[in-house]
Amino acid sequence: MTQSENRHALILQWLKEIKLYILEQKNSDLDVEQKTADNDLVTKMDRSIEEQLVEKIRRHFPEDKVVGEEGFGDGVSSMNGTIWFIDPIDGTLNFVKQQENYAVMIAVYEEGVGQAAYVYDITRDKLYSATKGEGVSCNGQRLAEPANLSLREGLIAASSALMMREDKTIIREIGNTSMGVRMLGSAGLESVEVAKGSVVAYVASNLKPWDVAPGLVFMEELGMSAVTFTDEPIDLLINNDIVFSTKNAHKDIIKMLNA
Ligand code: 2AM
Ligand code: CA
Ligand code: CA
Ligand code: CA
Repeated sequence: MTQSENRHALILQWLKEIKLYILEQKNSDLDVEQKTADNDLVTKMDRSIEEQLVEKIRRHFPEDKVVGEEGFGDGVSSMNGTIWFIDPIDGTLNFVKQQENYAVMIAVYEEGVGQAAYVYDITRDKLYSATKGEGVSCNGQRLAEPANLSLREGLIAASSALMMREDKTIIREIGNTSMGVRMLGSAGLESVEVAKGSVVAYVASNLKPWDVAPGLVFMEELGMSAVTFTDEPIDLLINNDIVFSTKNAHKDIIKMLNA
């Protein structure tokens, strides 16, 4: 086994364990707490999953760095070396309010290049994964590259934080140009929607590195577009306003955002 095959096998094992842990614990007291606002929540599951993953990464890969949402990782100021991006539960509000539409996410970058990405939709038991050069798969079955549809020819996904903003009328114009807008509330699962071709774009503001790290690998593997609102490459050391899309929808959306 190569080192990356070994890492892939370990991650699959860890995700399996996390799934069992979530299904076992989800009916227990979640200890829901507010972070920065009354819709910005964290539960003991977010913390515990990140803590478990970080402990395993440190044990097996002591040289690597970890960037995680709940603070068990490292402070990272460059993309040098191997960096793991961890979002223990992406869509915590869905986890608390819907008991579905959330995902466990891991992405691994080496010297700034995405090597592996995992978005695990726990309740549907669908693991979306990519390893560099091998495309994107769902439960091991490779996804086809989506058709290169334009904005007019498809649905888009958007973050509700962005869609509801009074000052960003252009976002609603983009929505109106498309066939319709869908808002799922999980950046990871919305990236998967783009990868599957269910939407032609996912448009979201102020996403954190762990929100976008796996989707960025998926877009790369499928030859799709991943840029900021100003059409720059996404920088995983900062928060970004992002567009994940087909190549044609990318042209349409960037033109509208920067007109
Ligand atoms: P989270 O559930 O891991 O926090 C929709 O809310 C999407 O935006 C989710 O993927 C959510 O990730 C992410 N997000 C990023 N920053 C957020 C914030 N401050 N409040 C709520 N969601 C946020
Ligand atoms: Ca959060
Ligand atoms: Ca997230
Ligand atoms: Ca999270």
